[in-house]
Amino acid sequence: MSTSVSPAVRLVRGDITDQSVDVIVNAANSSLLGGGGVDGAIHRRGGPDILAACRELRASHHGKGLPTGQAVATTAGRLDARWIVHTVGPVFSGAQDRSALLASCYRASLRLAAELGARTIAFPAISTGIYGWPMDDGARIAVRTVLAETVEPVEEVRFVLFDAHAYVEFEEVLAMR
Ligand code: AR6
Repeated sequence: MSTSVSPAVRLVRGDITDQSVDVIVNAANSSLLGGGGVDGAIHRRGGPDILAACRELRASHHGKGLPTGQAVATTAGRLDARWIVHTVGPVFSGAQDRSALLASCYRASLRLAAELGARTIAFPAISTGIYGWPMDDGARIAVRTVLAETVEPVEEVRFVLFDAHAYVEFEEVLAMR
């Protein structure tokens, strides 16, 4: 199921590893060495070249781990994409407002994709799984940041939502803009 919402932003319900785009964004963790959720799916289907590239990045630049809110690019391995952009979302906290870090994930990923020359980019709903961010707020931050930030040559930003709840929350935010 997919719906065109605007020329620039599309919502798709499904698995991000099925997407054919220039950049697939991974909701990674600071170690860059894999995990569950989107991260697990990307490494499983993308094959070992992605992990090898992540290990190289750790060795050359990010020995202490990639800070929350930042983004790096690797090969997409066997996935139907040119690059994976790995970004580290914040763990949700009821006591501390970490929204700026979540917005930074979308902004940094988009800027990196643009630098690479990507025209199409697919995002998952960063931090809304294992990291516990409420879907309605995660959707609001995602959509607003992307609409404020979309840069040449990126033509299409696709949010790939795994379940019906996520899809509905993103749809509502897009309808309100
Ligand atoms: N395609 C699209 N969306 C998905 C997929 C998929 N294949 N799988 C899950 N989702 P999560 P986070 C949705 O947990 O919250 C990892 O262990 C999911 O339903 O993947 O940022 C990392 O290594 C949810 O809405 O990422 C980190 O340690 C959203 O994607 C940690 O999890 C994000 O869920 C990151 O947690």
